[in-house]
Amino acid sequence: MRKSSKLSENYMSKENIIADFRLANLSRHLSIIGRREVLSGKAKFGIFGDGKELVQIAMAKQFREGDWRSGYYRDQTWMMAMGLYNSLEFFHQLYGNTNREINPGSGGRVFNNHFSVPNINSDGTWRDLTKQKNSSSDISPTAGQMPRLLGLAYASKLFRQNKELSGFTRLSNKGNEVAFGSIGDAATSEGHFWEAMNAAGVLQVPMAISVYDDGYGISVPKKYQTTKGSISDILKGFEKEPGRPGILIYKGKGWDYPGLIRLYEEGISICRRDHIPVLFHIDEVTQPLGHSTSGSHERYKSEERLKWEEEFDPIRKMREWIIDQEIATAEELDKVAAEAEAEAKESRRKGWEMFQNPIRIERDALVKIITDRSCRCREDAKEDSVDKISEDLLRVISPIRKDNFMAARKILRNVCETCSKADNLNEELHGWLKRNYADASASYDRFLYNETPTSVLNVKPVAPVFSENSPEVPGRQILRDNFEKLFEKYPLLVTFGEDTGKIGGVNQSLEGLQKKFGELRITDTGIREATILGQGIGLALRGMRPIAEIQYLDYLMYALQILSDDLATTHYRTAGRMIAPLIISTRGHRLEGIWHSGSPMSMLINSVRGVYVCAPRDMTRAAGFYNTLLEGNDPAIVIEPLNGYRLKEKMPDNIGEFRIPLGRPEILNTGTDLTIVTYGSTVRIAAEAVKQLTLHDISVELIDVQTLVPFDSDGIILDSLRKTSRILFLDEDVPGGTTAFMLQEVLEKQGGWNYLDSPPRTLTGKEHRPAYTTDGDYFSKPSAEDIFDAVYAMMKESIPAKY
Ligand SMILES: Cc1ncc(C[n+]2csc(CCOP(=O)(O)OP(=O)(O)O)c2C)c(N)n1
Ligand SMILES: [Mg+2]
Repeated sequence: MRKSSKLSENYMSKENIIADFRLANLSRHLSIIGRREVLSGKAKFGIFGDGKELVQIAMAKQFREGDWRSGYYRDQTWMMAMGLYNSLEFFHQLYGNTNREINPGSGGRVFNNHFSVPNINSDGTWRDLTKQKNSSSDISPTAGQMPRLLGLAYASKLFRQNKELSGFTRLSNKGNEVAFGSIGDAATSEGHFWEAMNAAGVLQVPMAISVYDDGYGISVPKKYQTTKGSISDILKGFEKEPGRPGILIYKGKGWDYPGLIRLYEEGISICRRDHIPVLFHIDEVTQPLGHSTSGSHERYKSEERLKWEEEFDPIRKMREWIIDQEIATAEELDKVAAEAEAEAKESRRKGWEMFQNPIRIERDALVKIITDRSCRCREDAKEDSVDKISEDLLRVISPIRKDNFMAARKILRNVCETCSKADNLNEELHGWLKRNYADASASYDRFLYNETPTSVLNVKPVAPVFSENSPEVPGRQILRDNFEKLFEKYPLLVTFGEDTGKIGGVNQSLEGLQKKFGELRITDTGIREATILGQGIGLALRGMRPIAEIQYLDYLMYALQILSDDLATTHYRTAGRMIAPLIISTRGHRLEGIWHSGSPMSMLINSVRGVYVCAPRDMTRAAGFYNTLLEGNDPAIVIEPLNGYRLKEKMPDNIGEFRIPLGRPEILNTGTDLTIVTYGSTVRIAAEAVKQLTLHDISVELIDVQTLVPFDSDGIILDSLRKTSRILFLDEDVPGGTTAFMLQEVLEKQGGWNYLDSPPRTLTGKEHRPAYTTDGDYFSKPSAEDIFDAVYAMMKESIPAKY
């Protein structure tokens, strides 16, 4: 355990100390007022940084431009100390102001005290990340910040060690950036924490994680959370020893202002200089207001603990220290504290006004339409009359937009469809609704995907080119040669995963490439899917182009939480201000066995909206997707078809150059009787069935959707259905899985039901996972015979005389 002894003079001027005292007080008053705002019903929920003020002030002093933060919901003081947050924004977050210009962290999409700093401009181009203090965007799931933190730190290692990256001066200053993290004591119980700590020790990256140890995870004390009740004690085995890699461990106290400053000054400078991960275990931290607005801590903390928390309140302790050191008098400090309180109160007033004003303006415009109308409208109203609804709306004390819209939509039911009056009420109401609804829903619906010119959907497709001499090669070779071109073309491209480096992947689609491009670009990792994913997210946030390898689709489940909660929501939860264009490469479908079946596609597409999902049928398509994705800036998953590595495909002449567009299905066989819609490995099986069906005079149009998200952007499947009037959705997912998704897309969204002559059908895998025994595959997943029988039955039902 390291204890810093060196005294820091840098920060010890009276001016600095008083400024810190003021900030600590401001932050505390924001917490206190914030809690009141929730309890009085003006805000929905609040979680605050009270008790953690001093450690964050100390940390912020070491945070430089170019550095990165990956923290959690206690970090308001830290963010303010870095100049990235202020008291007014505190209230914009608390009230959930959806104006992303004034509530830039999230535009009201996440809880309060979840922060972010944009990494892209509004046109999608990268900002100069070395000229700003960076914060990745916080998520609420405990320890969810850890995998990403690892990646943010890993980027510094790559920028420092890979000399070919020295030209990317807007992304990194020679890898000198530290990735700062914060986490609560209880959240260190999560697997993500341990996985990330181990990986940081292995990788030796500049990751500086602070544990705020306030002894509780909501109501559950440390004895249920941490062996021996001390995270730094049990991490001792990770501790750096001379000549061996490891983690530096520092211990500090949450109320010890000068001690914390010294601690961070020393720890961060070593971390930055030597790229050694550091853990700061900050003990004796208090939580004066309890966990959140959802309850009070008197329910679970003893009298004794509550008394201790009062005595060791960091602001009280800082005040005592300042007076003791004769830096300032009690009167001076009281004045500073009073100013801070006044600022917090003024920000509340202003924040509330800025939250309420636009809603009231919108409401008043609606009410004016009603009061100014010349017609009394329908007196036979089934519900309340127009006037009553309007009067009730005016009576709402703190209206939200929902109140306005509920009123407007109910009023509309009582208004005649046609009206000859000059102030046509129907028209005016529709106008009001259209204008305001579009605006409101944009606040909530936009930015799930990249909407800027850098969207991958804007990438120009390039078809693979074949000539007479194009050789037939195993699929893996197409991927390999394609990757070789990509690694030559994109210096920021890296890939990493289990067995990815030395042997070039279990299917050898990167064979020999580590030798050619080096270990920094193509590397093995430990078996740790969640942090492989996080490693990718962190790199992508910092402007690199990572491909994170997950060995098989089935193992993606270990990373699914991070994929779903973090990656898939990054762009959305920052209201379009951050992007993490991570590509996840994995492989699935058609292997045998319960944990190697590779088909949980609906689990995937339904939990990762915000990430594009490519399901290529062969390696040419897979390569084409990588080529497209690297030209755009979106996160995506590519699921290579597992049985395609050895199957032969024609090698395109323009390897590395051709680009398969997303959202564009391909018609592989034209037909007139029935459309089969499928993707991935079942394409091959369907093609076999189509051949058999042709012999029986059934003409099938076979469509490979190619990408599940986006799904058929131009309605190619609908055009086919118009022609055939019959449709079968096929895959090897569970019943009600991805086939149901496709069915909804085509029949409901595209309007395909209009053209049906027969009931639509789905053909899927069984409900259980496939058994390992070789025949298990045949009986658990659709075979060519199953497809034949299903199609034949549909034709027979439709035209019994013929079949
Ligand atoms: C995965 C997950 N499980 C449970 C929760 C609910 N939860 C929110 S905060 C919290 C306690 C965290 O305690 P700690 O890590 O010590 O941080 P503190 O709040 O004490 O600062 C819990 C259980 C959550 N957000 N995410
Ligand atoms: Mg805690």
